Amino acid sequence: MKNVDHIGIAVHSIEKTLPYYTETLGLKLLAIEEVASQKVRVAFIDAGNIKLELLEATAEDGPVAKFIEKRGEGVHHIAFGVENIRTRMQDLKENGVRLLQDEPKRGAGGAEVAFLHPKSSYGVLYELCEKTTMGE
Ligand code: CMX
Repeated sequence: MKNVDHIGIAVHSIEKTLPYYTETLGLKLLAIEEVASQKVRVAFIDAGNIKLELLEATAEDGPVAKFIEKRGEGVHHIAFGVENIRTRMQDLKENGVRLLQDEPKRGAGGAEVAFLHPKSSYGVLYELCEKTTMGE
């Protein structure tokens, strides 16, 4: 893994949450976009060496809506920046890690993303994320 690219944080409402990050904490909003493939709207916030990704559900049957229903708002996933995502996915599979999809999907900022099941990552939902240019 190259670095931690961002931390995903599930929220009920980006609109309601943003002032906490931008005014109270004084961080900079980089972009807001909808990621249809994941049924979320996301806001990227510059937190220095990494980004925070606020995640708001756009559909009740999406992963973020389900997460909030079960666990409430809070840290949802950690995303590793990687090169050659397909090779990384293959390596992980060969090492017994359960991936949530066979092929990378198009994620926020045009990145290619793939998720590792929290059950094979000791309770943490990890994302692999290639080529995100958000905030650069
Ligand atoms: N972090 C840690 N554990 C999690 C979790 C999370 N974010 N989400 C679910 N879990 C746990 C559940 O609590 C459950 O544990 P228990 O069995 O001990 O209760 C277990 O994982 C399985 O959960 P589940 O209810 O069977 O499955 P879900 O329907 O909740 O799906 C998951 C969970 C991870 C498979 C699903 O959320 C998924 O496919 N995620 C990948 C895609 C995604 O999260 N997209 C949103 C972000 C998009 C973006 O960044 O752009």
